[in-house]
Amino acid sequence: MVRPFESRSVCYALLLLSGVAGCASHADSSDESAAVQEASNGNAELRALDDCEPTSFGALCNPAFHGGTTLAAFQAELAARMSVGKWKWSSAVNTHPGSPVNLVSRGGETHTFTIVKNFGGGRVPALNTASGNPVPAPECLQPESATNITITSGVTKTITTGNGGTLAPGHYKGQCCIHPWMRTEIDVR
Ligand SMILES: [Cu+2]
Repeated sequence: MVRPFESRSVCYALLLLSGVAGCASHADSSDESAAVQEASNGNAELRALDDCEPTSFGALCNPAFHGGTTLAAFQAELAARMSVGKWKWSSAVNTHPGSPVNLVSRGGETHTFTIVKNFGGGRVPALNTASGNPVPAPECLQPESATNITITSGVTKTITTGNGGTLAPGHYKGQCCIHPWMRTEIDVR
């Protein structure tokens, strides 16, 4: 479920950072596959991390989040390094077929976890350009699905694995389609 505030945040992210109009399709992509379930405890965990400072990030950042990186500092680091170190996934994840992976937001911004064939850019042209990923990964341009999952601040979502699950045994690349340098991998075997 995407609450109105979160939908607006994504729109503001797109508008503020890229000037892209027409957020409606993204904001409306609230349908979740039955395979994306509410969290349960004890699963392998993949954490989306950021450090947004709510006052300077405004609607992009959960006002209750205690991040310390101002929007100006974020933009300066991005310009200097083509990435921002505190915007990252916790680690790669190994799991066994049948054992789910929890996607856990530990940040204040909205992220996506999107399975891609090849890492690439995302949905925000300005961030694609600034991070040196001018060509979007095609999976990032698709609607919300079991393998293209929006993760708003504070939420946990679960990816199932194994027979009948979202991820069959194999090796997967996952990235954030808002911050394209946020990349990780999941191994199911
Ligand atoms: Cu992100």
